[in-house]
Amino acid sequence: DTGFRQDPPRLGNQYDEDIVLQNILKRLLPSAVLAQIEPDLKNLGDRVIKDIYAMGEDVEDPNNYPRLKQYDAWCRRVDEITVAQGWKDLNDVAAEEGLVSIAYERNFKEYSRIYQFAKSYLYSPSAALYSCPLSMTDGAARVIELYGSDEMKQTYYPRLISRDPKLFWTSGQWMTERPGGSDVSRTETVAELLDPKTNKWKISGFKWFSSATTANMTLLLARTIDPATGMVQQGSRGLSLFIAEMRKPTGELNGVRVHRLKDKYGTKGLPTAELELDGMEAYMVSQPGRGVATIASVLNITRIYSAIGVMCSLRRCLAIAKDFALKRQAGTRTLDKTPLHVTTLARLELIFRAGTQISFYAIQLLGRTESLPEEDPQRKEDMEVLRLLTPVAKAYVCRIGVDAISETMEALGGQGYMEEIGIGKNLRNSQVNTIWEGTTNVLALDVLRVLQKSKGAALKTFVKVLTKKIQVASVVSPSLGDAAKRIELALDTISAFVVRTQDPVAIETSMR
Ligand code: MFK
Ligand code: FAD
Repeated sequence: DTGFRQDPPRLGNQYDEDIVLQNILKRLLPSAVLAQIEPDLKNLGDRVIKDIYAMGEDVEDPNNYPRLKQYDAWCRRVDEITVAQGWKDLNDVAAEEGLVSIAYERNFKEYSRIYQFAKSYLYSPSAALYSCPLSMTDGAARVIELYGSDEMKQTYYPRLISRDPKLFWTSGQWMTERPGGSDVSRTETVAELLDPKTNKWKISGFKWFSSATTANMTLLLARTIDPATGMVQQGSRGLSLFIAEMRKPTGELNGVRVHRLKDKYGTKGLPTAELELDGMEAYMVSQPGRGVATIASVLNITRIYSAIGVMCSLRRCLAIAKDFALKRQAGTRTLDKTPLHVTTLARLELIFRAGTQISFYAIQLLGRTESLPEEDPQRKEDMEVLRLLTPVAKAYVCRIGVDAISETMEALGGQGYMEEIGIGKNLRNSQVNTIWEGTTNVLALDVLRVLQKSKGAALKTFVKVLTKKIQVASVVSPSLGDAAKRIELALDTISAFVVRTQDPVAIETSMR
């Protein structure tokens, strides 16, 4: 057949083509820092459409989805998980590219986080969810940095932040159990002290969702037994945080049995498993009973990964849709000259730009809170704003982002729905971001928690910071108009979350 062949959409260097990222970096970084890191970003922008892209495709190939072998030929329990070669390669690339380490080397002080997340943003849409274990590894490194014993700092921390693939370790984060993921106070898993001198514990129970089961270690919540009464500590204040290696030095699993790999809607290459724990050796990393408050340091990092993860997927899908619009003809003109189509793309672009700006604002604050001296008043203010912004950004950005990705699919017509185009994968893989690390409503409750705990002070600080930003922006761009109106708009978002939690019908319904 010699009929029509559509010129397909193509991706170019993902840094060079991303004017939004470039402008954000120009705004947030000193020019000397940007000049120093830009060649690295360009290089990664090229790799993510070449070798890293191929690794992601290998992971997303249904023939290579993770497989579980529970027994060997001699009926011995082995629980081996096979993953795609691409999955292993993505791990090595992540270490070499410093996707975790850059944040902890802090060579660029407070700007290190922006550099790290800019790289993660480029890597993630090609990396078939390898950013999931990386985000948890990042969170685990932060927990050890803040709360770990000297031994943990010597043993685990250097591995989690290593650039050497042979040394690099990834970490899991096990919170969710069968009785509740949002409500971890229903946790069944119990830890028993084996040796007070070495802080060694033995953990038994069941973890219902464990992503990245092929990680080398994990952080996990378990309830302890009160040594005075011998009773298991109840409620969420009975939970402590532990650190455990997946395998013993002999190579066998450390008291872990893999019940099943989850059969999921998306994130197909990510080995998410149901795990039975039977005497897993572990070490307590939090103070007793402070498990939730301590693991919050992981949550507050992985939630930022979720928000920016959806935005970089949206950008990838938009890049495909925009290039297609240049090439696809409808009637007498190409789609990029068709006002209705362009209006749709422009609206999606606006969502992408807004969501990416919000996410990078959180990233900027994260970097500052980690790097500024404790006594710096700027740090106190940043911590307050970040604590409020993180759940808002995660919930809001993921929600609007997933809907926008769905619409980019439509922008390619029937071809958008085809697996090879890549939008389907991005849509499936992004959808989970509205669920894991806290559903939208649970994060709405978290916003309320911040407001209640700070007695409203967090909101006051947020408004103060926002007012200052809008005043500055209004000078540069008078069309921004009345600053108060803008703040009102921004506060609408927060109010929406508060309203969700105060709507009597919603409350009544959720109690039924
Ligand atoms: C590209 C994408 C990358 C992302 C990949 C990630 C893959 C991993 C997937 C996962 O899903 S891992 C599991 C994630 N699970 C969740 O996100 C759980 C969602 N549920 C909640 O967040 C609940 O709100 C929570 C479990 C925290 C409720 O626990 P509690 O113990 O009933 O809450 P409570 O009593 O209000 O808080 C206990 C303490 O923690 C309090 O401190 P104090 O004791 O000092 O007062 C809280 O202030 C503190 N806290 C809670 N959330 C916090 C926090 N502190 C700081 N930041 C937070 N976010
Ligand atoms: P539930 O908590 O039962 O929630 C059900 C519904 O009830 C939701 O709509 C929720 O918003 C609503 N709800 C709950 N509480 C309230 C409330 N108080 N008020 C109003 N509404 C409420 N977990 C880990 O620990 N480690 C992992 O590695 C991990 N990986 C995952 C990978 C994938 C692919 C997925 C899908 C999940 C993963 N999870 C992991 C689990 C995830 O964090 C939980 O599924 C999530 O936190 C929700 O918990 P749940 O499934 O128990 O749902």
